[in-house]
Amino acid sequence: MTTASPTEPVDIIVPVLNEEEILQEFHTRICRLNFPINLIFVDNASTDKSVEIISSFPDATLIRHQSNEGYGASLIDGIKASNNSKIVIIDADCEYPPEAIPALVKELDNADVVYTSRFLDNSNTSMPFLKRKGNQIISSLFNLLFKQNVTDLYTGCKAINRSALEGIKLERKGFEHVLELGVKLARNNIKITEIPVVFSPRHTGQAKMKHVSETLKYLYLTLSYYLRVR
Ligand SMILES: Nc1nc2c(ncn2[C@@H]2O[C@H](COP(=O)(O)OP(=O)(O)OP(=O)(O)O)[C@@H](O)[C@H]2O)c(=O)[nH]1
Ligand SMILES: [Mg+2]
Repeated sequence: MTTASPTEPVDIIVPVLNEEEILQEFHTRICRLNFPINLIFVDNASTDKSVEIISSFPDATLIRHQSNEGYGASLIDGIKASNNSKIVIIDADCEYPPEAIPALVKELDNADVVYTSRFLDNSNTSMPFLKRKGNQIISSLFNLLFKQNVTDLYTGCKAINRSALEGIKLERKGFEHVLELGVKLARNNIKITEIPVVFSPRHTGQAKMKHVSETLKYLYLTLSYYLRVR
């Protein structure tokens, strides 16, 4: 585990696709934290005003993809552009409250990788039943095959000590990036720990993730990783 100096900023990596309606709120809430951060937005070829809005934030770095390369590609490029010892990855749509960041980062003093979980705390009842069950099955299968103990593999808010990524090459460009990261951490014997988060389903913008096709891809890739054909 690495201990960063208290003044070293934390890299905050934010993947963005067409989030014009929420970006200002996200930024205001992040700034209110009064926490030393290095804010990196990775825009994945948004067609709305997301880029214009991010460009108006004086304290943020903006990486732009010319075409939509996928959620994972945004994170790969965000991580490459970051350089502090603590990294936070958080969705731009405020489903995970930016206010969770300080507690999440604090946990990095005790663990190398900390995920926020929507399912550790029973107060998160706003998620539709099928989506909730799907997420639980995905996490359980992952735990069984890769000897972890997570309740929310597909969380969109997590913190990582950069040292935990040493020797890990992330290549998957879509949402399956999440599985690849989990598998490669497990192969390096790094335990993922979790803290609960209060999750608020998006109230603006469009749902973009295609949950059924992503679940099928997840099942296929999980098996491939387990059989080590990848
Ligand atoms: N879906 C999608 N999101 C992307 C992509 N690139 C970046 N993002 C961002 O990645 C984050 C997660 O995507 P979401 O579409 O919110 O995924 P989700 O939370 O599972 O789905 P929702 O329930 O619809 O919010 C958001 O901040 C998106 O703006 C992409 O190619 N596809
Ligand atoms: Mg979302």
